[in-house]
Amino acid sequence: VEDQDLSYWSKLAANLKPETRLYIAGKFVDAHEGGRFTNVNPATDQLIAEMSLGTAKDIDLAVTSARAAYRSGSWSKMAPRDRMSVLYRMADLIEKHAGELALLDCLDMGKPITSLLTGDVPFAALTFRYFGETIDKIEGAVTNTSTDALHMIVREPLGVVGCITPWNYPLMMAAWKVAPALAAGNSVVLKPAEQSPMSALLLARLFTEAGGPDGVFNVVNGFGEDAGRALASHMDVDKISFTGSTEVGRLMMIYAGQSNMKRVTTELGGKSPQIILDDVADIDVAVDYAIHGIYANQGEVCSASSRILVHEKIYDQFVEKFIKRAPELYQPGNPLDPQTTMGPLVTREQQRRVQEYISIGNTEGAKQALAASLAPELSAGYFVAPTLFFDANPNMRIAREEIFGPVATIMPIKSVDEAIQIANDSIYGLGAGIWTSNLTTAHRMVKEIEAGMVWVNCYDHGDMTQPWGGYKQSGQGRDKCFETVLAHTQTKSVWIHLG
Ligand code: TXE
Repeated sequence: VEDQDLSYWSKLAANLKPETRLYIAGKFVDAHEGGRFTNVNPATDQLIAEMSLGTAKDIDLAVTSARAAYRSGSWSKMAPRDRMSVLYRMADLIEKHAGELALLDCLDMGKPITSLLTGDVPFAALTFRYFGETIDKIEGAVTNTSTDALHMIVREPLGVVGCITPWNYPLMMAAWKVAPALAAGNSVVLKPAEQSPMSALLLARLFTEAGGPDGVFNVVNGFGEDAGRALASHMDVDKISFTGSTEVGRLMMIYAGQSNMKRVTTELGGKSPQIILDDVADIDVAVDYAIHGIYANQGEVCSASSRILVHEKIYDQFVEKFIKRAPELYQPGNPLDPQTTMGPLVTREQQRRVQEYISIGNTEGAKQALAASLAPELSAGYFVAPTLFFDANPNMRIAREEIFGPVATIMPIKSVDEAIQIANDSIYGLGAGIWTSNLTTAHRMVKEIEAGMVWVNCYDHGDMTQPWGGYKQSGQGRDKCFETVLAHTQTKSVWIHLG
């Protein structure tokens, strides 16, 4: 599929008959109340499909099915090697269905098809492979007690895990949440974002095809305040694993507190800085990373580097290069065209929200650049052209609030200390980038910066071993990495008296 052209993808899109029902107990089923919601293509504003609208009743049915499967031991007690094989087959099946999965996300949320085929889909497969590999590495311990006792610490699954995912990487986020929960032996109920409900349904079907027992992986589409809330408030869910806005992340903790005190892990918003110092080794490389950091995925990225802090000695040069280079790397276009580098925003509402921030930036007095006018054939979609504000100051709203769109903000800094102070002056602490050729400066900044992920002389690099998550109000708990599979287990202390 990597070599296909626009006409191939357009034909496939025109003939698409997506699954629209819910997936409960290994079967596609209509929503209990029979409701439906419209799923719209953000590139065209055209209807894709009417999806089954899951409500609290469907969540309850899915949780009951997940609990029954968990208790049956069909998955939770399956031999580790067999469970590993299922997740490996799942990864193979994701690769086999790469084209279909990419198309579903492309139509749902507007991401360019090439980004999906080279990023989200292979990363989703890799996620299942990585967490599959962890299964027989989950170990307990025998502690050093006196000779009249044997003390074992045994790791067991939690039970039923609720996963609530966002729309910016629909398939990949589902994989990040579901794979570690399954690897640890739990059953799962996934509530995808209502803006991007399709790929999760295929993912769940592939689990069954890979040999996963019925009821272990359930998907209920529906609205956040209804289905999402019901899942997070459910008395028989042991953990919620959430990625989304900081506002809703806060609600997750409230729902947990108000129900059964389930565990909650959250990966939330950000306003991540990239700091470019005057001793940067190659300014052109830093400019490219700054551009990718904010315009990749239309800027709809939790770790988007939306604050670019540039040392005053290289500031004018950096801004000039940024303005020249950005249009070479990112141009809005039809996301089904493999040449396209930037798609529309996910919804009309998100487009308006981002446009509103652009007017705020102008009112606040930052200088605007880029923001080219869009091609007329894109007018029906929810496109926003890459936009830059420079000569901004750290107190402006555009420099403090998460915009979640292709809007960069560049600010001058005078010193390393000032850069650290501005970087840390945020409720968020997700990512940060540092560009310098001085090892001491780099190490000092790494220690000082309050962020869950710090990149030096690169940005957004990583692999599956990397804990992904934030400090402060960017969330708690981590995705990817071995720690994540352990966070889906609980320890049982077994004390055997030998006296
Ligand atoms: O997120 P929500 P939205 C940020 C970004 C974006 C803003 C709003 O700034 O502009 O959030 O996006 C479910 N109980 N991020 O409104 O609402 C919802 O159905 C239970 C950052 O789309 O947080 C979806 O499945 N669930 C982010 C999920 O929460 C609820 C990615 C995320 O939606 C719920 C997305 C409720 N009361 C947005 N309300 C990141 N960290 O990458 C909503 N949901």
